[in-house]
Amino acid sequence: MSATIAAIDLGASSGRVLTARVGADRLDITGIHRFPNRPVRLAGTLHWDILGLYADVLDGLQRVDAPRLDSLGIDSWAVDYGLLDRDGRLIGNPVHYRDERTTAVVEQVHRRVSPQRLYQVTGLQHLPFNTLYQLAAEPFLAQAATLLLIPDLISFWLTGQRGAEQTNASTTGLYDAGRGTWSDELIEALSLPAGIFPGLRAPGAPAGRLLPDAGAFGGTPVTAVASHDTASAIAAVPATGPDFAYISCGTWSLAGVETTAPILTEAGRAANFTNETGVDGTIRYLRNVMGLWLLSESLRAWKAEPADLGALLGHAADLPALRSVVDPNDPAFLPPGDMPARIARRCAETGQPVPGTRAEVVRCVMDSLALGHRAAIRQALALSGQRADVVHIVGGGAQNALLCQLTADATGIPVVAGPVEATALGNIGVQARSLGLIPGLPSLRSLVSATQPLLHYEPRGSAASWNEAADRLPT
Ligand code: LFR
Repeated sequence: MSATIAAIDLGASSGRVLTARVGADRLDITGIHRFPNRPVRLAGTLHWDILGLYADVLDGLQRVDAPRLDSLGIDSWAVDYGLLDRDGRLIGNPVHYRDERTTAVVEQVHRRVSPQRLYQVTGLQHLPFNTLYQLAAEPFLAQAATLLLIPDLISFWLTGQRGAEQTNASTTGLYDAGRGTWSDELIEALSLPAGIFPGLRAPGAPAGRLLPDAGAFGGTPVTAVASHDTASAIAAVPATGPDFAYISCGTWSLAGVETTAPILTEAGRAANFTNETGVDGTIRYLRNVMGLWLLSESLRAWKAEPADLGALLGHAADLPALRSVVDPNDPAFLPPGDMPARIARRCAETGQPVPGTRAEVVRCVMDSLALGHRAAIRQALALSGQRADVVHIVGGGAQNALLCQLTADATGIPVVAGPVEATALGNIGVQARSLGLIPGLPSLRSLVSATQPLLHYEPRGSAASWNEAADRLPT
């Protein structure tokens, strides 16, 4: 028995509609339609082009080459949302998490609820863009009847049905990780209108059917997948044993381990570790590392073509290692802007050689990201008491051989890289389980391991140079 399943996967820099044929021992990608995701700055605010993305989704569905779809699921980046009025109309335009509107309100929120209490309830790392801070800066809250996170918003437009998928709800800072419900305590303490938060849906639950105006596949069942892209990506990690760490590497590097229960210690909070909800009650105990954003934003500053990247990485690989490093998680790198200039400034401030050529900047970014991966993986293992005999790198970063090798070198743990489309495959895997084609998470992971191309990187060199480089960064 097999089925044709589609995933709509929206990432911060590109989206895709991907289809696959899935059965107990097959997982074949049969089509991918990709489209860029370009944020729009308008009147001083950075927005998502949400209607453009919706049009691209419809376009992607139009191009699906299959007589019928058995199921469709939607995932995207986390934390961002759209507001609907009482008649279901979009109010305003969803704001990008890299917009700086929350800078002024973080303290205000913490005066109402302490960071310690927020962590006890939600287990969430502090990121200045978490939904609770965005809502504190939201001008349209009073008019809003419903808040829908981005995948739930796209799902609403495709089906007419509203809901809040659980894995993504767990990134809002308003979700009680212990109880698995919206947190009445936090919603009340922050004077948010409780009625705007829709009922929760577990990954794998039905989420309506495609409306006729969604095109040829009207009537197709929509399944609530793990709609937080990182939750889907980690569901598709091709782990074959229990002792693994992972890095979902794309715009962000999400680096950590999987646990069976939240870890809500003060040490974990101090190290800014998060407990995000995954599939089947799993928890992603991880930290956000700034990721390939540092690279893509540098390429944008140089007006470089995507085709230039291969040559630049090749030159960077030939340069001496660890000449200059920066803390990839420096908040100065978060907003859009001139990345090479910001990196140069930090190198100068820490008394290191300032990268002069583009290849030197790329080398600095790769070394710095590997250092960030090392710190996050080491701390995840120490704080969780777990072991890892492999680091799985999934997502677009799995194609970056230099970064994969440096991550193996820096962590001292072998890296298995792939699949590149882990997020879409995790999205599809949860649907396949709902269709009864695969029994659960371990079998999904074995299926991915058996069917998708993977590359192996063994650690080289000694830990000493990485220790020395880490010491150059401010603690
Ligand atoms: C990755 C991701 C991260 C989240 C960030 C912002 O795409 O979903 O998990 O922290 O984007 O939403």
